[in-house]
Amino acid sequence: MKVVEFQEGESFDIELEEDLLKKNREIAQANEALLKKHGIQAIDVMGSIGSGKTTLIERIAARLAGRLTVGVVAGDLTTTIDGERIERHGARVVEVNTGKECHLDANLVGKALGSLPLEELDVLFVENVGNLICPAEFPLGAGKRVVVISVTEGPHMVVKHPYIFAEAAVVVINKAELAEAMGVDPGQLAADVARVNPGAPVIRASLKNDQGTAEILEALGVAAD
Ligand SMILES: Nc1nc2c(ncn2[C@@H]2O[C@H](COP(=O)(O)OP(=O)(O)OP(=O)(O)O)[C@@H](O)[C@H]2O)c(=O)[nH]1
Ligand SMILES: [Mg+2]
Repeated sequence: MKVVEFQEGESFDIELEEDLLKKNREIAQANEALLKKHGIQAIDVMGSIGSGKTTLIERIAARLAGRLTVGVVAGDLTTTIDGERIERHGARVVEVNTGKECHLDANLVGKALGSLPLEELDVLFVENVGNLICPAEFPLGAGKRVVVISVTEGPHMVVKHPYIFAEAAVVVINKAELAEAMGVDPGQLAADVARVNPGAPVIRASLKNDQGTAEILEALGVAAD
């Protein structure tokens, strides 16, 4: 089949894009320094729409409650639905509405950090807008990325979006209890991840049922006990 491929440098606004990405990297470094100064372990939560990013943060917040103080930046185009869900578990939450943008950027996260009680936080989770494409290019200042997909999105999520998986510290394959009904093989998804990111832990989870939460925390190096 004939394939038309994008070539690096052929876009009209290449300079604009380079400037934007450079500025984003600079602000991300400032965010990272701020989080480090406060001794906060920060983790980006990325993944497809509806894959279970908020559910993961809810499960983690419930598990860590009373032991660590959890902060969350919840990103969505609009609404405070995710932030409200997470807040019920005792986390300190700021919702960021991006309007039309399909990803968070370091500037928005920096503004959100200004609204959080950083001196009280031990861990910070940043839930990006749901998709596997644009968030990959915009570092935010967090140390590690966890990417959440679910079997209900079909068998090709990893091969179609290799870049976001290449930089993941941990990959979660969620809704594992539906794999058979969906005719999706989680083992194949894990093998696809291994091809672009050899050695990255891939955890099968059913987060709705709190299955896999402890393994994910362990893989991220967040104290579970
Ligand atoms: N069957 C099943 N459903 C799940 C599981 N985890 C999450 N869900 C459901 O999937 C839906 C989406 O979950 P969310 O946690 O909101 O997903 P999200 O990735 O935060 O979604 P967006 O922020 O909208 O991109 C909700 O109805 C959850 O209850 C699971 O392990 N199994
Ligand atoms: Mg969400």
